[in-house]
Parts: sequence; structure tokens; C-alpha cells
Amino acid sequence: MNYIDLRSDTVTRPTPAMRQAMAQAEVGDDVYGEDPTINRLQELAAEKMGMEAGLFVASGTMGNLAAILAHCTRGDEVILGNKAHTFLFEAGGVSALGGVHSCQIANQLDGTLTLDDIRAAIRPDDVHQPITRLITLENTHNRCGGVSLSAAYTRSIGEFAHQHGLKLHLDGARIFNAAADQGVSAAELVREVDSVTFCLSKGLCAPVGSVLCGSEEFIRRAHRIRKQLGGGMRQAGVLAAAGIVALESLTDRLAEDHARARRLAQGLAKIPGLKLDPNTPQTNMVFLSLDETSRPLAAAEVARRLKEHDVLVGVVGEYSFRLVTHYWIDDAGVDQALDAFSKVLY
Ligand code: TLP
Repeated sequence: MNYIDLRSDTVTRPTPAMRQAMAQAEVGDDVYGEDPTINRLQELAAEKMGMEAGLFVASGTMGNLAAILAHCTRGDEVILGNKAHTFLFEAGGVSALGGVHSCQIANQLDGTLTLDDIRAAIRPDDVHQPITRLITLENTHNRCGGVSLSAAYTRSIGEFAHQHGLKLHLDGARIFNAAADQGVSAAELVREVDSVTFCLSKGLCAPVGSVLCGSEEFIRRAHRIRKQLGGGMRQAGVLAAAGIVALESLTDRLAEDHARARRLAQGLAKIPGLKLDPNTPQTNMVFLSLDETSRPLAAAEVARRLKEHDVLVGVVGEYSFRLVTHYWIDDAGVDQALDAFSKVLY
């Protein structure tokens, strides 16, 4: 069945060029550092981020976990937003697997953490308290509506972190969406950041994988942690080959997805019974809910009905949805989704 799948950009399938590159990829044992395709991807990723080194990891979750464990030891504390993906949706890995304590502070509507809140969260030198070691930010910020953080803001938090002897990690799962939105390079968005994870298998269409980037010394530590986590992947050059295609040819088209998200939002705004979140969409995510006139209908029931019209949407609350545009959603797909919403809410 060919659904118009708007649940996430994680549903993207590899492009024909990726499948071809995968079939032809030169491979070796990456645990020995001998997979030439993985090595090339890691170099390319580091270059794109303006950092010294990169490490291919199985997922965004593994990249964030390996980063946090490489920055912190057991009992240390990481400051992160209360809507951060790492806090909400990574199964508590940093505490479960790393013994890292987390301090959540309020994400502002624009995805940022305020300097005052961060300053207040830094622990004094007191044996009763954990040691604050790390701050993490997210760009684009998923649960804050796919909003992108500016280079200036991220730089200011990095400078602040360093003045206080802390490190800054960025969950940049969708950093190239942020770059497209801000009209700057990804490298510009991660200046003053000590480490960044970005994903190849969301809007960039690769079937598997993310890359963690940072200094040579940091990546050496993260490499050992990746091994501890069971993430030494052997002949994974077949996967990295798709990642190279992603970095070389798919980052520049993400603005198209943002434009389609705007068109989708404009159409949805005209459908009675729906209420768009203020300022949605920011990048490739449209957040909306059922208004009072369409209740007691719940989002899950609407999603079920939409599926009968071959349209899949994400349900993110009792009455609310997230729709994500990506490579495999074209203008006709947007029209089909709008048509399906009109029909099921009628
Ligand atoms: N996000 C997924 C779901 O887990 C919610 C999605 O559909 O958006 N950081 C951010 C900001 C993410 O949005 C995600 C995935 C991850 C990390 C984790 O990446 P994976 O799924 O590769 O572990």
C-alpha cells in the first residue's frame, strides 16, 4: 500500500541513487577501522560540521547517548530542556545505562533554554549534589514545533558553558533543516558546540544511521563507548554509502519540504474543525489539533479514518497531531492529505 505517510521524516526510504551506491559500496571491518566507505562518511560529516572527527552510529539515540557518556561520568549531571528528545524519547538511556543524572529546565516556545535558567541550574561545589558537567540543546527542536535555533544563540550558550567549565552537546538530528531554515551552513550552527549528533535517516532519506562529531580526542572516547553499547558495526559501509549520498545531494533540497509544510498548513487552516498551533510550521513539521467543534472526536479516531484514505499522520496528544513533510511527499501528496482531512472531519 502506498500511503501518504506524514507521521515522521523517519519513514523516508532510500533514494534510487542511494540504493545504487549501497550496492557498489566498498566495505571492510569497521571495528578494525578498515571500512573505507564509513571512513569517508565520517570525514565528510566532520568537514560539514567544521569539526575534527566523526563517528558513524546506528541512530540518533545512540549518538546522543554515546556523546553524553563521553562527556560525563556516573553521578555527573546534564542540563537539558524538559521537551528535549533525549529527556522524553530516548528511554532514559543516559540514566539507565550511564548513571548520568539529568536536570530538566523549561524549554521556551522557541526551543531555547534561558541563560538565567541554565545559570540557576549549575550546581555549587557541594558533596550533597551531583557535578554539573554538560548542557545539551536540540536543533531543530522537535517538540517545540520543529523550530530552528540561531547560530548566535547556540554560540552564546557554548561560550557560557565554557566560561563555567561545562561542555555543550547539540542534538542536531535535523541540523540541516535548521541550516536551510536559517540560511546558513550547518558548521555555522555548531560553532562553540563541543559535540553534535545529526541524523542521516530522517529528512536525508538514508535507511540507517547518524554521525556524532567532535574533537579527535572526544571521538576516541565516544568510539570506545559505541563499542560498549554494541554499536561496532563491521561492514556497515553499505549503510554509510547511503549517508554519503545524503550529505552530497540531499541537504540542499530540504527547503522544499519546508515550503510543502507551509502549503499543507495553509490548507489545513481552511478546514473547519482544525486549529493550527501558533507559528506552525517552522520547518518541516506541522502541529495542529481538533478544535472544540470537532470534539468529542479524538485524534486517534481521526487518524484511523485518515488511514482509510491512505493518509498517515502522527498523533501527539488526545486531540493533537504532528504532520511531517519529507522527500517522499510531493505536491499531490499534500493535496491528498488535505482532501482526506476535509472528508473525515465532515
Ligand atoms: N525522533 C522521532 C521519534 O523518536 C519521536 C521522530 O519521529 O521525530 N533527536 C531528535 C530531535 C529526534 O527527533 C529523534 C527521533 C532522535 C533524536 C532519535 O533518533 P533515532 O530515532 O535515530 O534514534
